[in-house]
Amino acid sequence: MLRTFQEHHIRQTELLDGPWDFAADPGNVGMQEKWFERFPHENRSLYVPGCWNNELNLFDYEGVAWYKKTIRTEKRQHVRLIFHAVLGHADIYLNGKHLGYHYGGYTPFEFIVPSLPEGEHLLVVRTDSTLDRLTIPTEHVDWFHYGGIIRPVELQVLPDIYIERLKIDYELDGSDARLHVQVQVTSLAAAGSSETLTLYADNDVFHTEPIQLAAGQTLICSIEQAWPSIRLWNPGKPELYSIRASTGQDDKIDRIGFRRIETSGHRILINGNPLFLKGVNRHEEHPEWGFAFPPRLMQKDLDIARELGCNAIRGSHYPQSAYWLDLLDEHGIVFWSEIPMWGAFLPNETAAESLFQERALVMLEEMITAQYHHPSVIFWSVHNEIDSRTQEAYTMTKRLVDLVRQLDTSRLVTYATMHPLEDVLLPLFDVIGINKYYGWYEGKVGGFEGMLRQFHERAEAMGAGDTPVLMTEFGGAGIFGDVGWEPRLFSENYQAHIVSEALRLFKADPKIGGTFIWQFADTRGDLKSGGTYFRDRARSFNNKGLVNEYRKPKQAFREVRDIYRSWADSH
Ligand code: ADA
Repeated sequence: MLRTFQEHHIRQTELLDGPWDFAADPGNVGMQEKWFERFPHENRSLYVPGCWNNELNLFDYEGVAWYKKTIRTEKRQHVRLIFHAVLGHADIYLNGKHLGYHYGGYTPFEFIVPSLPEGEHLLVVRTDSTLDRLTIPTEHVDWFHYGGIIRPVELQVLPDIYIERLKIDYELDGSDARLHVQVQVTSLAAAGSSETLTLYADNDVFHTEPIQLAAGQTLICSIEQAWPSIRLWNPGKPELYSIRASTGQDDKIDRIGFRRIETSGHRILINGNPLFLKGVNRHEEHPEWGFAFPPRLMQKDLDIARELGCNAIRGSHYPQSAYWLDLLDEHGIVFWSEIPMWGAFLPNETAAESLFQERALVMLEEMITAQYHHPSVIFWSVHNEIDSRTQEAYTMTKRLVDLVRQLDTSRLVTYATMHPLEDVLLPLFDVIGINKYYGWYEGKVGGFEGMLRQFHERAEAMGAGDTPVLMTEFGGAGIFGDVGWEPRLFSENYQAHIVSEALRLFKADPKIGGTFIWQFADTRGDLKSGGTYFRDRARSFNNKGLVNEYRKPKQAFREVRDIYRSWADSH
C-alpha cells in the first residue's frame, strides 16, 4: 500500500511487490560483466520492498547489490516506472538499456518508457549503499545503515495523453480560500489530439475545459477559483479535500487540507491559534523490516503516538513514507520533515563541497515535491547537528534555505542545532530547533536552564530573539526491562527521570514552543563495530526510545503520557 486512498480510478497501476532476483556484488564486477544484460545465475530471491540487511547472511553487507524482475506488457504501451525509494546510488536498466541514475534514498524517482512493445522485459536495478564523505548521510551516522529497494516499485500504464503532475496551492482569508490548481498534461501521441480536462473536489465537478495538445507537447493548465467558507484543517480536527484531475483517459487524485501556518510570540500558529508542540522523534525503522517499514506498523506507531498525547512528530532524519503522512493528515498531527543531512561529525570541508551541496538541493526539492500536499507537514528542515559555527555552514545553509523558500512559501523553514551557544545560522530560519542531552552526554538535566538563558540572550543579540525555539532532541538511554530502586545509567528509571525533568523545565520557559523527545522507539545503531563512534550503544541499539524496538512501553513512556496529556494544546 502506498497511500491510504486511491490515487487513480482510471490509470492502470501495479505494485511490483514480491520476490525479485538478488545478487550481492562485493567485488563490484557486475558492470564489467554486464549483469544488467545477463544476471548471474548464482543469485537468491529477496522480497521487495525490503532491506537486504534483514535477510540471513546479509546483516552487515554494505556495498553494491543488483535486483532483477521480469515484467510483462500485454500489448505495446507507454509505461511509467516509479521507484518510491531506493537507498543510496541507483542505476536502472530495462532490457539492458540504462534508463538513468538516481542518488538519494527516501524519495521517489521515475522513468517513462513510451511504446514499450508487448512481451517480457528485464528490469534490473543496481544499487550501492556505500557511504562516504560526500554522501548524505556521510559515513559517520548514528543509525543502522541499510541497503535495498525500501519502498515499492510501481508500474503504471499511461494513455497517449497523461496527467504528469497535479499541483495545488491556495491562499486563505479566514475560511475563504483562493485555490490555484496546476495540471501538467503531456502527450506521448504521434499526432495532435484534444481532450476534456475535468477537476473534481471530492466527487463534485468544479472545473471543466477542452484542451488540445500537439504531438509530444506538455501543457500546463492553470485554474484559479474562489472557494468560500471551506472547512479548515486543524490539529486534532483535520478536514481533508480530495482533488481529482481527469482527462477521460487518465486521472490523478491527491488530498489537501486548508490551513495557515505562522509564528508569533514564540509560538507556532495554525489558523491563528497557538499550538504547543508535544512531540517525539520517529525513525521509520524496525529491526525486522529496517527502513522498509510496513503500513500495518505505521498504523500502530500512530496509535502509540496518540496514546502518548502527541500532536507533533519529527521525522528524523529523512523523508518518511507517504502512507505515514496520510495517517498524520487524517488525524491532525503536525509533522517536521527533513533530509538525511546528519552532521554531528560532518567536516566543514564536506559542507563546502559542491557535490555534497548539489545532492542536498536535489533531496530537498524531491522531498518538497513528494510531500507538498500533506497538510500535516508544517516544517521543512534542511539539516541536523552540522557544525553550525562556521562560514562554510552559513554559505551552504543559505543555499539550502533559499531553495526551500523558492519552492514553498507556505511552510516554516527550520533545522536542528547542537551548538546553540555558538551557532551563526540563527537569523536564517523561521524556527530554531535545539538538540541537547543534559543528564546524558553532559552535566545534569538541570543544565538546560542555564544553557537556555544564555541561548535566548544570544538569539536576541543576533536578531533572532522572536524566533520560536523548539527542543528538538533531548533524552537518555533506558534499556527495556532494566528497572530498579535506584536511577542508574541505562535504567528505565533514569531515562524517565531525565525526560520528565527536561519536559518540566522546557514548559516553564515561555520562549520554548514545543518539545520533541529523542526518541519514539529504540532503533538499530551503526553497524561498524570497529569504529570509534557510538561506543555507548548497548545491544547495538540507540536505546533512547520511549518504547523499545518492538514497541513495548518503558517507564518513560508512562511518565511522558501523563505529562503530555496534562498539557493543553494551546500553550
Ligand atoms: C543526536 C542525533 C540523533 C541521535 C542522538 C543520540 O542528537 O541527532 O540522531 O544520534 O543524538 O542518541 O545521541
